[in-house]
Amino acid sequence: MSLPFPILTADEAADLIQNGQTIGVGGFTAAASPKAVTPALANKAKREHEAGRPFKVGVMSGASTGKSCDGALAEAEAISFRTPYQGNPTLRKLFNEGKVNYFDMHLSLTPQAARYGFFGKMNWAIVEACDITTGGGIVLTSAVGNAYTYLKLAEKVIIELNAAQSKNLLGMHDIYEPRDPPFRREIPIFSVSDRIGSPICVVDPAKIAGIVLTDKPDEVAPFEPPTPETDQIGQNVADFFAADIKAGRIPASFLPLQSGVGNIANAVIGALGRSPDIPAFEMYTEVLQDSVLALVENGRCTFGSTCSLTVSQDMMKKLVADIGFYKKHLLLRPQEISNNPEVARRLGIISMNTAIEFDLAGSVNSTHIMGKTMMNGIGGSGDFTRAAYISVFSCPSVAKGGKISAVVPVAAHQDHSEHSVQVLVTEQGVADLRGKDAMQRAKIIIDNCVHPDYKELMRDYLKYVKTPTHQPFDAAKAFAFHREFADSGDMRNTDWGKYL
Ligand code: 0RQ
Repeated sequence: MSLPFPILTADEAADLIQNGQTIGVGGFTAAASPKAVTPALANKAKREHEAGRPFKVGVMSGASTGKSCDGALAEAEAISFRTPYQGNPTLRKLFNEGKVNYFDMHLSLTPQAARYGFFGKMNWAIVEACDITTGGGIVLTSAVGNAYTYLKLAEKVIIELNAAQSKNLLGMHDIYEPRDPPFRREIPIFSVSDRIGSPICVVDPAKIAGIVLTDKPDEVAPFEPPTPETDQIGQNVADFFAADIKAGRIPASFLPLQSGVGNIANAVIGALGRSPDIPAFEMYTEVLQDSVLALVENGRCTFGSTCSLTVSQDMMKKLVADIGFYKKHLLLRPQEISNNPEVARRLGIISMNTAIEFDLAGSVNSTHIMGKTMMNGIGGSGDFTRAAYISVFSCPSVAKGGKISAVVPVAAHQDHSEHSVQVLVTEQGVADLRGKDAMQRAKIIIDNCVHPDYKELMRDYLKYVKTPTHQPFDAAKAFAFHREFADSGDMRNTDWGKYL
């Protein structure tokens, strides 16, 4: 079929994009992230910088992207503004050096904020497709992200038509965009597998500036194998759910699960899949990794609604080889829907995300090391946590060989407050905070989650807190762990007497 759109090289497409413009990229994580135009844009930026001219663009995405997008653009210092989430080490460094403005926001809200014009005009959408029709019908690939909204909002569109992504993905997507207030209605998803939209995105053909042909698989980084510690965290989560089902607090048929990304999230899903006490489950989530697709294959996960298939090349080949089976068990949705708090609250999802640190009140820091240095961003964790039937956060009890306690008197940054966090898990055990008063919570957290090296220190902190009080808060000592780490590099050296 011949297409009525110009076929451009990546360099020709990049040449269309000008300094100071804003681009919106399709995809979510490395899945469906641009792989051709953004490296060419990075090269253009380098050439411009060498010639003494400024060249930077604003970049809006779905979530993190592949190394050919954020990685290449960050190395070329070609990004001025970035939202809503990222995971690239070079870009992270630029945020923390104050060289790139980063607006860290809830992923479900990004498309709406873009539509409302909160970020100004979007000049370009760069979206990966596995197929395109002459009338501007676009079949997306391994993820949706904000592709539909960006295709609609951008003045001009560049499509990366990727031969490495199977055209048989047609039918895997469910594209739906809610109307904006005051015309918004309910999102009609009443069970995880409900299909409510279209299998394709349609873009005004007049906006398509060109098609760039590519043949590059997603750049999904391999996971580290589980450690005894991450396995123990996973087992603790599985045991907690099993006990709650037995006690009748979770229905016997179980509830849909949301899971974050990363090594800990992978270990938790693995443990739930293995546990004989956990029934087969559905997932209503934003990212599905290899571990979940293995559970779909063996029937432990009966349906996965997601925004992204962040899977290895081997897993993608397997999925494509048996696409008929997987289409019956998977659906790819825009992040405005996959992460929608209205739907999450209705379905009664159980959210499981990872903390950097949490405190004795039960508040969680997911984003800032020592309260200062941006790690990745809040991602979808807030979308799900606040709306969840049960919200769980887990992490190892210590970091950096024990020099850092992940449980601190007061978190140095708060992403999820005590009002939204219900269950905390480390390899040491589980703190079930439901229905507990502030002082009760502090004691349960110390008893069940704190590493043995820090238990006495934490108990001593509580002794210093002046009573009667509602919160276990001492303004002088609240950040003593963080201050000690800055002074000596080891929180275990904390001397409460120093902080008066
Ligand atoms: O450092 O990389 O130098 O080894 O932080 O920690 O334990 O490997 O955990 O990869 O799962 O990441 C919260 C960042 C955890 C992630 C976070 C250091 C630790 C290590 C990574 P190294 P781990 P993970 C779905 C939902 C927010 C967004 C979210 C995240 C590195 O899960 O970005 O949930 N979450 N989205 O050593 C200093 C501490 C530390 C610490 C850990 N207290 N102090 N360093 N580290 N705790 C995803 C999306 O929305 C797309």
